[in-house]
Amino acid sequence: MALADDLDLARAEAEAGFAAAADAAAVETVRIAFLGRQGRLKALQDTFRSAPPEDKRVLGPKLNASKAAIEAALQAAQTRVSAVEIDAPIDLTEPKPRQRPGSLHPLSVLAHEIEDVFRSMGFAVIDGPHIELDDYNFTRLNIPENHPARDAQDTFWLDHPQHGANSRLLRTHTSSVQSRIYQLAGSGQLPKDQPFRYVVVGKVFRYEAIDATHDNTFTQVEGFVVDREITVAHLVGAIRTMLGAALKRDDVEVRLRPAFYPFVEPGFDVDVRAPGADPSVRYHRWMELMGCGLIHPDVLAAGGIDPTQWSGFAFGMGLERLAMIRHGIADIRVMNGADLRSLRQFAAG
Ligand code: FA5
Repeated sequence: MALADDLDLARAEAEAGFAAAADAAAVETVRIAFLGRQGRLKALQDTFRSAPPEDKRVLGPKLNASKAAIEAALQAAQTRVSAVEIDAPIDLTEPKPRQRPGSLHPLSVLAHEIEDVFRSMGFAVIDGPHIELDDYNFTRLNIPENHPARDAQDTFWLDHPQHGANSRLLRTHTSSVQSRIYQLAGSGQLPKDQPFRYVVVGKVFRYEAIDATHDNTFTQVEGFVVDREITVAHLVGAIRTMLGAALKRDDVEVRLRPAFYPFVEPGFDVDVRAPGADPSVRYHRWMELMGCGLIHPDVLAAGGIDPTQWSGFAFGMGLERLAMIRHGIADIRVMNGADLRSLRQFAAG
């Protein structure tokens, strides 16, 4: 029976081949030659299939035994070469891969510092939902449907705006949290007849053309105080204290100029500028940092707060822009980009 001899020969050659293989690649070459889909064993199995039945009775067990022996030789060879690889000499002088400690994002560092400044002035730190109702984001802030001020904050809608005050959207500013707090205060869900001070640090979203100072997702810091006889002097004092603590440089100029926001009266913008004449660096010219003003009486009234008894101030600041001028970052996209090489330069804590 020629097949019996061929099986013996294949087994002997395979065992010799595996025994001689010096590394994993050589073992693999022998495996493919004998056990692969087009290998020697496959060809012998095909021959077996066409053998007469009386031969098959003898050849069957021989075929199985040969296959088992070749597989055992493969296994032994694999174990041997992997042990060789582990036994390879260890270079004790090779430097260890460097471990980098994690660090806080520059925006988180700033946010924590600003929260601490406001806590020290008696503010509570809160946030509200990112998915907001039109009512809180616009209508209660004196921005009714079809008001042109809506155009200044292009919005990601989750419902069609035709649902009116109940349409859901991604909040365009943290002023939506003002609406919610005034409603809670006006409906007696906050301590009655008490002044309050809140600061919000949170993400906001706008359908925005992106450039060096505009992103579609950014962070606002909103501060608001409701008390008796609040004036612009209180507002300016709070902003001065915040910027004094957060800017960490004393060459930044700050200016207040009149501006229109439907939910404050009077309203202002605060601009900042740092020395330098590089036209690609936006804050070498005046750059808007925040809007602010005295809370419009209609906004307090919309929440059920009596504007003849209570007054307040509010501001909303772009945290990325503050980080830009603090750290000297020319482009806002660095902040929400994932390039760790940039972010590590400003890491702290
Ligand atoms: C507002 O969002 C008002 N809610 C601010 C406010 C609050 C006014 C309370 C009065 C009282 P404005 O759209 O200007 O206003 O945005 C405020 C700040 O957010 C800007 O000064 C700027 O620093 C930042 N900002 C606005 N749009 C972007 C943007 N696309 N990318 C990055 N920062 C932005």
